[in-house]
Amino acid sequence: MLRSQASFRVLQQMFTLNRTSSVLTRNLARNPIKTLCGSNAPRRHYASTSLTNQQATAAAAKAEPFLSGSNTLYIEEMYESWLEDPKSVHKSWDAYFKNVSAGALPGQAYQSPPDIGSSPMSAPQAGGIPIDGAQIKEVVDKHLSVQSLIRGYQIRGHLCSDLDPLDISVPALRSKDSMKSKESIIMGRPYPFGEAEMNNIYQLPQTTMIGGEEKSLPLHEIIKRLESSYCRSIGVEYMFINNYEQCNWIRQQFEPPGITKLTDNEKRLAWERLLRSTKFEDFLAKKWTSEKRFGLEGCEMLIPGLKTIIDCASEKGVDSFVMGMPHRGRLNVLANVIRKDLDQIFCQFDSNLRKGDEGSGDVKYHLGMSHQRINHVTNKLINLSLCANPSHLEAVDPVVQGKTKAEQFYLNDNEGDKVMSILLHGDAAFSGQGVVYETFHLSDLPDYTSHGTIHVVVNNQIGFTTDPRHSRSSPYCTDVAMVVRAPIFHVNADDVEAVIHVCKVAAEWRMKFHKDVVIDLVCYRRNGHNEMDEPMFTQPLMYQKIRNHPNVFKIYTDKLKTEGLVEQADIDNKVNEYDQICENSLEASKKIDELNFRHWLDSPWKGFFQDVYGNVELKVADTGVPEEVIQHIGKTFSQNADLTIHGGLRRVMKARNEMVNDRIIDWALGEALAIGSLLKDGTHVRLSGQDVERGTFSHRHHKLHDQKEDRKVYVPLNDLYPNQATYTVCNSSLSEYGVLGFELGYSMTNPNSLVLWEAQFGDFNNTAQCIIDQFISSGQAKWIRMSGLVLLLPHGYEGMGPEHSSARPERFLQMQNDDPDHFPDSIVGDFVVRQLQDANWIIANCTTPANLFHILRRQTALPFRKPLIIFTPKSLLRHPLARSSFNEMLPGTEFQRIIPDNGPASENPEKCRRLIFCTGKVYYDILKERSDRGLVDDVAITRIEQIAPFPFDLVQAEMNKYPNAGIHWLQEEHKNMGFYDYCKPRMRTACGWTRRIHYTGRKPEAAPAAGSKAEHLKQQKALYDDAFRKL
Ligand SMILES: Cc1ncc(C[n+]2csc(CCOP(=O)(O)OP(=O)(O)O)c2C)c(N)n1
Ligand SMILES: [Mg+2]
Repeated sequence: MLRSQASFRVLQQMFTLNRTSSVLTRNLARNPIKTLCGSNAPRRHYASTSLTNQQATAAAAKAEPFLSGSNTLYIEEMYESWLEDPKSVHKSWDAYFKNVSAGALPGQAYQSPPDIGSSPMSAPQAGGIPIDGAQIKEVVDKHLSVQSLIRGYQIRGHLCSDLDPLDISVPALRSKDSMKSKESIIMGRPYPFGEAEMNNIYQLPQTTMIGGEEKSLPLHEIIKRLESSYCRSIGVEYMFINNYEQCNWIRQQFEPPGITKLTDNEKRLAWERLLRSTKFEDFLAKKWTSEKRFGLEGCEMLIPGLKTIIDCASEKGVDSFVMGMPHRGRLNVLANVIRKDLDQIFCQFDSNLRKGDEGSGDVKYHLGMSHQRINHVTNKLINLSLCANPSHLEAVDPVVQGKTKAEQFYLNDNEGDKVMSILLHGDAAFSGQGVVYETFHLSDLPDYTSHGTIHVVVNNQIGFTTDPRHSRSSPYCTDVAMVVRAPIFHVNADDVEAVIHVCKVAAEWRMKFHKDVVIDLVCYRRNGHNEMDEPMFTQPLMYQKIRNHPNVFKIYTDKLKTEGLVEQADIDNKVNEYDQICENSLEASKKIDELNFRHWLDSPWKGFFQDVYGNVELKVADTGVPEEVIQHIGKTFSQNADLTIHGGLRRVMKARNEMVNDRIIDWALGEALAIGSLLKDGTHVRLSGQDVERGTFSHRHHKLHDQKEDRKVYVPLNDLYPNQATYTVCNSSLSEYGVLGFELGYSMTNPNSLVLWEAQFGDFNNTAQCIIDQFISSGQAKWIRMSGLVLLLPHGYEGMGPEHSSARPERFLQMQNDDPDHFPDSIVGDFVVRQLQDANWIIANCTTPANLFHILRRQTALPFRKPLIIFTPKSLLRHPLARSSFNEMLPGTEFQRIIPDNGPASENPEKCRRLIFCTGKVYYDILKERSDRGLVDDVAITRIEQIAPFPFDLVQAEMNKYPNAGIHWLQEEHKNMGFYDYCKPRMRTACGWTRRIHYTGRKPEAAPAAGSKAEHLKQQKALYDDAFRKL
């Protein structure tokens, strides 16, 4: 009784018109047609203006309690129905709408229900038809309940869906909701309908498509259809998307009756694909019983699913698919999706294969692949590439995105209509690895979007030995995708047709909205983590279930048999046929005696490595540039077009212009000239990283902003020559791991490009350590894959504290592959290029803008590509001595690996008492000190600009030049950091261990730099004293 009184009061309040009601409500009362249609339009025009009506109603709803929230829509729908047919609504509504049509005054059309305990309702005041308020209350209550029921299924139906083939971890069971009934999950309370009401017919709101052609349905049918759409093998999570069109589109794909049904042909195709997926694993298991392969057993539907995605996207115009995936099922994907020749896969199981090319190689389930083939469903030529990846789960995600973006860029595919990325994930890795989140956050940024990725999660409900209760705090492993409002389709991977439907919808979503989408394939892992692993140690119950669970091929074959779509003879034929294909390939694989990792390239740069005769000429093209080009780029870089730029920036531009007039460059000009001259030659340049457009230290200013007009910007370097290549300079999200991975992927697509990533401060590179270690430093050795990516890492001790001083050069140097103890066999001829070719990467620390200019240009002048790590300066950006003349960039000039002393000491080298080798900004510090201390004749200071590969030849020559000098390595970094550990043994090797190498620098420490400026200055002073001690 209490409950009904309360709900009655709520209802009464809701329906009591505010006497000072809004214009809409007053007009509605006077003339509903005019108000809702915006004119006296005849009824038949109503449909075409319904948007206006909705908008008007929505506007009023904000002001009126009567027209608030979900009942706005409801009342509107009642009204719409009444217009069509007054009998289609309850008589109470009929009376109400008749009253308002008859011109009832505000507040008089609607007869409020009586207060509890008051006498029966009095007659209407405006001559309208008497209405029983209690009846209205009840009807409205029921209608609203039906609305809320529908909405409940749309929002929370997935929690009650039948997703788990093993039936052990329905999502709701893991949350507090597990104690509640299904009705409580859907509606928050038991359904407020009695058995007798199940046959009542209810108008369906516009926000559901369960009716198909029908606008109203009996309640029992409404529930049945909602169950069918939301609570069977597919769990649709989409109501968090705050876009009406997108939500409605999704409903359209899952709600209409029969929408998920496949044609017989589709069923048969799915079955055949499933057969291959299953039998491939069976074959491997049979032939190599004790080999790790991270088989797909338990999620065989991945293959038909992926193929469906590719069919649909290819149908809609995509001809290049860039994929990234972890270990699970990788060989199967290579064999059955990418269609790598089976003999090439099988031969990888032979450990006695000779290595056919250089490099250290990698295990079979990490290798990449690129393959062109005809898609047999669409008959179109498509390219499929799978990126090579390390063991580090999810690290490949941003790499795939960058590669996709680059392909789109070169094809002018501005919407992603031609090139699309697909990422596969494991459930534990998808929720556990932060780079997944970073990658999602790149998905909609203008310079990083790949226009929608289809994510497929092989959700086998386990990660190695850890089950979801201990591997994540979110209900689903896919929750991370919600941050970008990507719809998530959970699907029971034992329901073949549901998987195929979901894959079709995902592909269509991607092609329509160009946004990410997630397919959560809920499956199981039939074996242990790998085939050698015992899962019963840790998941005994789960594995007891799995043991008794039929595989999906059997389940589906039985289903199609019942439907008469396949027969036993047919099945046997197909199975034997595929088995024979595998056997033949195995035979062929035995003839392969050499393993060529070159055949497993995900980005083959056809024709780049060799000339027509297959030779690579080890020569660096000239990196110098004619005077007029320098002048033109310098002048354009100093102009601000017709923008009103900031006063401070005007001064910067003026100073730039003056430098160009004086034929001098500073750091920013050196960098801009390198970029500009490459653009002139048709080389695309992309500079990405946090705040790179302006530059963290405000020295760069590559994108100028108008001070008066928002978003009016000018990029001078894109305004150099009519046929120049495009320059992309883009501030990135605040990510290193994700963004560096992205740029690496971008750099892999086209060798004729210069891709640079700048860390805000060099030390932040450690957040991207995985990309640096697993891809950049070792990618070529493992996967024969080249990249000319440049890392700009601000480095230098300026008293800014421990966090902003060191880019950790020691880490990069430690991973350099040159031998400290071996002096190169030959240092003549093409030694410099050979040495670069042999290196895993190049590490430099330039002290002049001209040298920066040359080393950047050299990146694309080399006949191969190498990653380049440059420790870039901070204080040198504006240092008066850190300038170069135009003469140092003219044709014939080149990058200087070392810059020898050219002062008085070098003129009388025999008399020189000390030869200091150093690198980077500290050079300018001790240069001044040497002069202040009057030691210019006694001390020579030589800068090493290319630290790695080590310039053995030049360092040796320099040492020989000063036969009587003591040799010092000087650095501002602590002794256990910086360049010392790398340079010292190589310097010893350079002089054949005939001379001692003294250390000058800070003592070993745990933190990279002092915490206060005062302490820093004290340490600097000690450094200088040490440098010139006993002289
Ligand atoms: C970054 C990272 N951490 C740890 C591992 C070790 N590891 C390999 S597979 C695996 C479990 C992965 O589980 P899931 O993502 O669910 O994939 P599944 O093997 O179940 O397909 C772990 C922890 C790894 N490869 N990468
Ligand atoms: Mg897993």
